[in-house]
Amino acid sequence: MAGRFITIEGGEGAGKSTAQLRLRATLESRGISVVCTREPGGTPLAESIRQTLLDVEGEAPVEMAELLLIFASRAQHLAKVIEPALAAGKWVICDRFTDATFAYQGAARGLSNELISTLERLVQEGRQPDAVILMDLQPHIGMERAKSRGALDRFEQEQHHFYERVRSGYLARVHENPARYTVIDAEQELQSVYNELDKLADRWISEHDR
Ligand code: Z5A
Repeated sequence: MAGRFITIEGGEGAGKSTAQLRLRATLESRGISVVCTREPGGTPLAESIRQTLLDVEGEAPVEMAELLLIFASRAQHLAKVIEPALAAGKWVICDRFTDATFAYQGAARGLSNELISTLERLVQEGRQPDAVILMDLQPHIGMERAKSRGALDRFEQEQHHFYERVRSGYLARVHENPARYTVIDAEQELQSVYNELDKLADRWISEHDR
C-alpha cells in the first residue's frame, strides 16, 4: 500500500516539532512505519543549504536566491527521502514543506505566488501532501517560545510584521482550499494539542484502511 505524506506548518515556535514527535509516537503505536523529516533539510546536501539559509553571520541571500535554494533543497529531499519512503509504504511526516514557501517567500518576502507555483510544478511533479496541519498561533507567543530556546536564526531575527504576514499567508492558503488543511489552535495547552493530533491520526488510519 502506498504511504501517506503529511506536512506540519506554522510560524516560529508554533509547536511543529512537538506535534511531529507526538504524531510519530501515535502512528507507530498503531503499527505504522513513519519517517520524520524536515524542510529545508532532510538530506546531507539539503541540510547544508539549510545552514546557509539560517546563518546570521554569512552573506544573506537575496529573495530570489533564497527561493531557489529552498526549491533546490526540496528537489534533493523529494528524490532521496520523501519519494522512496512513500514508495516503500511509509508515512512521511515533514516539518514544513511548500506551504511554508508560499507563506515566507510569498506573503512575507513579497515574491509572487505565480513564480512559486511554477517552481512547485517543476520540482514536485505533482507531489502534494495528503494532509497539512497548520499550527496556528499569534506570532508574539511563538517568538517568546523561540527566544526561550536561545540564539535566534536569520528568520527569527525578522520584525514582528514579517511574522504577521507569514501567519496571514498561511491563513489565506487555508481559506482558498480548506479541505487540504487541519488548523490546530497552537495556543492551547499541550495536552489539548495532543488530543487533537491523536484524533486526527485515528481518522487518517481509518480513511487509509477503507
Ligand atoms: N522556511 C522558509 O522560509 N521557506 C520554506 O519553504 C521553508 C522554511 C520550508 C526554519 O524552519 C526556517 O526556514 C523557518 C522558515 C524557513 N523560519 N524560521 N525561523 P524551522 O521549522 O526549523 O523553524 P522554526 O519555525 O523556528 O521551528 P521551531 O522554532 O523549531 O518551532 P516549532 O518546531 O514550531 O516549535 P517546537 O520546537 O515544537 O516548540 C517550541 C517550544 O514551545 C518548545 O519549548 C515546546 O516545548 C514549546 N511548546 C510547543 N507547544 C506548546 C504549547 N502548546 N504550549 C506551550 N509550549 C509549547
